[in-house]
Amino acid sequence: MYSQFPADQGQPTPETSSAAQAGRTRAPWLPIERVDGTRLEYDEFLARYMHAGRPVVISNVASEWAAMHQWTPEHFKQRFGSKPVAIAYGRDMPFDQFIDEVVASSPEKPGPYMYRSFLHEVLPELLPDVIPQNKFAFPRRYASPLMPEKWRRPDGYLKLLIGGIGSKFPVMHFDGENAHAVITQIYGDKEFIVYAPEDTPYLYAKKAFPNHSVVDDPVMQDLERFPLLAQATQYRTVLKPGDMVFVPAKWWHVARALSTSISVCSNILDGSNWDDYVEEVAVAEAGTSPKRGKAIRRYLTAAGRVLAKLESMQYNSPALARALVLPRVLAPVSAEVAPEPSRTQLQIRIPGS
Ligand SMILES: O=C(O)CCC(=O)C(=O)O
Repeated sequence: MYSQFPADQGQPTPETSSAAQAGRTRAPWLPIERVDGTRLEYDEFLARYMHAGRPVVISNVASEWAAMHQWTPEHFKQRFGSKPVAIAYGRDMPFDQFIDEVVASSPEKPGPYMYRSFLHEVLPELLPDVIPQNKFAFPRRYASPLMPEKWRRPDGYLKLLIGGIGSKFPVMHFDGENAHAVITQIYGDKEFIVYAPEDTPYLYAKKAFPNHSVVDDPVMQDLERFPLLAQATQYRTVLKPGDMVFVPAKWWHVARALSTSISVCSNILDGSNWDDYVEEVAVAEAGTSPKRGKAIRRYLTAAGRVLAKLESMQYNSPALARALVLPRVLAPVSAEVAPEPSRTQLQIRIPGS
């Protein structure tokens, strides 16, 4: 257990359908800590949560977003009609048909859950609906022009998540590349479940994908099949519109829609998770070419040092940072100094690769 938290306002959530409950046990859980975003200083967020590797739900993070009053299932249907959108890996659907299936979803017959549509790539017209940028979704090393193109995500990897009642993210997992994640709820309610990295031995990681769990339902648990689950501490919350959950690197998580639900998700890299990020991508690249693996490790280690210096300059001398363009373009540490998401991508070539 990572600590005792004050109770949140999340309610106990409905159990899954009675057929699915047969022989299963309702998991005990603790609430994820909850704070009001209008009273949380950015520095405090970094110190108490991001750099401490501690999850938190922050409310009122998106009150100025047009998305908060525009985005509804009907709105997407009208706006995008039959435009094909990526729902899952290798599965595209016309947007209007997808929305019909989402609205018809039920716990007994869950509809599809969209988790592969990146705004920057496929729906850039939605980006103006999610500004001003959420300050708790920074720093954003992923967006830095110093990131090699393969890993660079100009909007911080903003992804659309849509599902109907009973549908869920397909797998309990932790994010690759040692990334932190932030998920902001825009419409409807979604239940969010997390487990600490220390509980990994009890979570039945897949052999081929060690960041994916075999456990299909962490709410109604099959303890005969997964007896070790009883030793893990589950943290839960219900995300309501305007709530954001911060999920630190290596924390297991999964979500299910309690009503029709629309959210956006993005990933964070900064000094707190950089070293393990570099290690993970360097090892992966070395699998295809040891020379490339070495070059990537060398380049990203050096880039990390530059980014850390630029970030600390912005934290310690914000006035100077605002006056100088280059540091905030290269290392957007906060929503105040970051350029708005743009489609321009600077190409970085890694020497030796
Ligand atoms: O559906 C959700 O909110 C979970 C999203 C998520 O974990 C992911 O995209 O990696």
